[in-house]
Amino acid sequence: MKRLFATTLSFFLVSSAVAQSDLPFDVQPVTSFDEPWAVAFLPDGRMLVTERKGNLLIVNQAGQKTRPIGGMPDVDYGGQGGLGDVAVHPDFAENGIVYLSYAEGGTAGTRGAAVVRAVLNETQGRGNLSDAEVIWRQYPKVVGRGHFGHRLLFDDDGYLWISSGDRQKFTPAQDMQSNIGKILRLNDDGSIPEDNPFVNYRDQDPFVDDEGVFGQIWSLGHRNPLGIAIDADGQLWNIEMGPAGGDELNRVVRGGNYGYPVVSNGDHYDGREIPDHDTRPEFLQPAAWWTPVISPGNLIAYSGDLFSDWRGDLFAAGLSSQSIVRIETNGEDAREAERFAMGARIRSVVQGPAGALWVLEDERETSRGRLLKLTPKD
Ligand SMILES: [Ca+2]
Repeated sequence: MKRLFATTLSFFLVSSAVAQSDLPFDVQPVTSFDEPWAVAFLPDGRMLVTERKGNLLIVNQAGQKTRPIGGMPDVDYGGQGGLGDVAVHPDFAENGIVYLSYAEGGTAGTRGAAVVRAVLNETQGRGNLSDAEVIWRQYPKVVGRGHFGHRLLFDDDGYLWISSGDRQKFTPAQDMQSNIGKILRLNDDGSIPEDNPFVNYRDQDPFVDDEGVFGQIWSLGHRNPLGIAIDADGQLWNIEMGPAGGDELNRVVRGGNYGYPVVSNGDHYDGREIPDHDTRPEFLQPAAWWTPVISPGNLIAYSGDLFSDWRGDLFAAGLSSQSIVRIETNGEDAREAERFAMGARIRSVVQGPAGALWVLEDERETSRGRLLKLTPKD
């Protein structure tokens, strides 16, 4: 038995080595970071990179980094929490505004994701944030250090999208008094767009509490949505970590309910079953799902010219699957088309200004937190 296991293990090691050399792109290591989480391009072609312990750095495409940017918020580092995503305002070239998501400590050991909006200033190579304002918070704050979600995305109309994880509390994902386990749509200053689907929710339920977070909600019933992306047709997609099994890619529609924790194609980690999606047709089904899981880190819709065959496809970073997953869609359904074995936990994949794919490894165990640039093989 032991011998069989050893043989099987070496088979996998060999096959993954073969897969690496078979990758259809060149992988160029650029630099590395301390527990990196997110990368976003500035209009000048440099990148903002977040490190989970709380640092934000600017790095150029040659891998030269600035010193950590000053004026950062206090982040609550630990578990899955810390500094999270970074997004650049659509009018950054004029206003210099950036957005950061992070885990924020509350009273009595509670925590919640927050989003700060601030102006990025650079003088003599030194970066600093000013005019910082927290424009969004998870409500309520709860104990625990998991499932913050907190990916950020701007759409072409200038709305800010936030994916808000369920904080491992399950039922709040269906609770309209809470903004956790939801996908949210806000104006760039954090205010609620008048045409959001649930702005008048109090008419349906007069007992909903007057914090009024229901107005932020675009869709509900999400577990830990770690990737949100908008495709060339303007369709929003989200990818989320499932429980034991059942990672989901959802085609996100206005007011949609994706059923967590009532349904999932996975089951609870303690062995309790969760009814599968097909048992409850009132909830929207995932467009694609994975068991065994891929453990998605983020999601993009590729629109570049460099990998022209892949234009219009979605790409997911894979953590436990140590991969990048290419997903084809027809606008309604989706399927995994290809999986690239990267030999490290992949936290994030983004598209650069010239269409290259830029990839952040996670930093854990043998994964080294590197920034990689992927370009087509000649
Ligand atoms: Ca199930």
